[in-house]
Parts: sequence; C-alpha cells; structure tokens
Amino acid sequence: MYDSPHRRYNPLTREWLLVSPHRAKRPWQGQVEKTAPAALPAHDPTCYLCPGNERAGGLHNPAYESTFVFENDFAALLPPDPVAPTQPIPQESPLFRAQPETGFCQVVCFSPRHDLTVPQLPLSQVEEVIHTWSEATAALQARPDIAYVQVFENKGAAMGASNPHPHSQIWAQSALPNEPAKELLAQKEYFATHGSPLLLDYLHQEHTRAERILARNEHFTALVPYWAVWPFETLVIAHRAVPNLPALSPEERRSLAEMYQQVTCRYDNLFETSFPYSMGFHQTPNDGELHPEWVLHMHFYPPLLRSATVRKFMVGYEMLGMPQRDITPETAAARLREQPTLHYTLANRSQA
Ligand code: H2U
Ligand code: ZN
Repeated sequence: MYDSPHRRYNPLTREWLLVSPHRAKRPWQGQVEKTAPAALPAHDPTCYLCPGNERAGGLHNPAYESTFVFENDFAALLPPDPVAPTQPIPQESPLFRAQPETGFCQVVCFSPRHDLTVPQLPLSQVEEVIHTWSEATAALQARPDIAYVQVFENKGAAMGASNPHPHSQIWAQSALPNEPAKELLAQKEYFATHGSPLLLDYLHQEHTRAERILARNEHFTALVPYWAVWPFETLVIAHRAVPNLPALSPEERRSLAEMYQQVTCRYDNLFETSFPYSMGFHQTPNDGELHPEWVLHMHFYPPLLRSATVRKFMVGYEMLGMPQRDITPETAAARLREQPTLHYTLANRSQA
C-alpha cells in the first residue's frame, strides 16, 4: 500500500478522499485515556424511552418487554394531510427551487433495558431489533407516498444522541435523500456495464485480498472500505443481492444481528469505551422497481480517532475541499480485527 499521500475513489458515491498515511505512521501510540463505563440503571425514571415513563409530548410509554416503536414527538417530517393535500410550491426561478416533503419519523427502542447496548444484549434481542426495523420498513414501503425508508442509529453524545437508552430512528419520506440517490446511480450504472452488482464484485475482491476484513459470517461481511473517510468507518455487506430489510430471511437476520454485535463489540473494545457512531442501512428506493443492482448494506461512521476522547473533526479542508484521513483503512482494519470479541466490561469483570 502506498505510504505517500494519495486520493482514493468511492465507487458508491463517486467521490474522492485524500489519504495521508505519512502523518500517522504509528497512530496507536500515544496516550489512550480510558473513560469509566457509565453506571446506568436498568430502568431510569427520568428517561423518556424507558417503559412506563412519560415522553415530552405527554404520552406514556407502555410497559414494553421487547422492542418498542413510537412516532417521534418532534418529527422532522409530517404525514400528508388527507383534508388539505400538499400544494406544489411555485417555482419562481431555477435558482430558488423548493419542493414539499412529507413523511414519517419513528423512534425504535431496542429493549426495555436502559443500560444494555447492542454488544451487551442477548443475540435474540438484537435479532428482534432487526425484525422490528424490517416490519416497520415493510409497512412504510406499502405506502405509495413513501420513496425511501432510512433506518439509522445515533449512538453516544459525541454523535448527538439525546439519550443513552439504546434506540434508533426511522425516517421515511416522499423523495429519495442524497446519499441513497448517489448510490442508486452508481450501482445502476455498474450493473448495466458489468452485469453484476457493484457491492458483490467489491466484496469478492475484498475477500480475496483480506486486508480490510474485520469479520465474516455466513451471510454478512464487515470491512473497513478501501474508501473509508472516518478513521474506523466500517461497511457491513450482505453476501447476496438482498434489496432491503424486509427481504432478509430469518437466517440472514440472525447473521446480521451477530455481525452488528461483532462490529460494536470490537468498537467498544478498541478504546474501552462505549464507542459512539452513526449507523444506517442503505436499502432499495421504494419506486416499484426490482433493483437487481442493489445490495443491502450498513454503514458505521464513528468519529473517534485515537482514544475515548480524541476524535476526528470533519472541518476546514474537509468542509471546503474533500474528506481527508491519516491512519489508512488497512491499519484501521488490522486494529479492529485484533480486538477480542468478548466485551471489555465482561472481560474486566472476570479479571476483577
Ligand atoms: P436521538 O437520540 O437519535 O436524537 O433520537 C431520539 C429521538 O427521540 C429524537 O429524534 C425523540 C427526539 O425527537 N423524542 C421523542 O420523540 N419524544 C421525547 O419525549 C423525547 C425525544
Ligand atoms: Zn431508558
């Protein structure tokens, strides 16, 4: 791999990033502050996601025992109004374009437990989370006014998560958002040219090269993509061209749950902290087409760089030029690969 500054291409978004490996020859050396894991109660009476508690809008959560889905009380998108249908916005000039947008915002609690994150939950409960996302996606995709369903998780205060209670969000809307729109074009063109899905061809090559793979099970592989922007960014790719969450078989759901735990456990162990990230699925647009080009995948974008407190900032050159990284994706993958798959809180407990 090159040691000199170079650009790498992301074929999914068709954007470039700058890699400067010479600036981080030994990125794992230097101080690694550890933060004591927050001692959270199993149920927090002040948490608006815990069972039985009151939320901001005055509604009460039921005494739920597994996953729990509710409409976001501060939804960024509003459903279409059946009484007053959405009116088009007059287009006065191509320089002042706007379009109405309708949709739904939901919050998905992973379990009644306030204190257990994904790598700490029983595997069956993580499977249940995936099942819940799949069902919610299917219900939203059944609506003709929904173009896309975005399932995502913000974890940790560093990523703006409002609450440590493990949860995710689903936003479904009437237009295709920017990121999946870029991926759609790239995957369609690749499929038209090569006759096979871009991500499956990419995955095949990564399996052969092996240097960026973190973990692999029957139906999914986790790797640090060749074009990763965030220091410990990972991509979890399905082994077949599965279009979306509802199309997963029960075996695939289990494999995906295992991979979700694998990745998050390695993340936590890396700096012995509850590793913050934004995670999200990219699934097929809801346009009535078949999309043989699309492969369901999961992006993890974690901000940490060197320790539980030293993070990467996407500022300055990144905002004005393009993304840049020092530690190479290959080094990041090696560091994640060497992490134990026993969660550090359990390992520490058995040592104590
Ligand atoms: P984040 O932690 O990713 O911000 O997700 C929590 C969501 O929960 C957030 O979008 C919603 C916020 O609007 N919320 C409610 O719907 N009800 C509440 O009582 C507080 C927070
Ligand atoms: Zn809670």
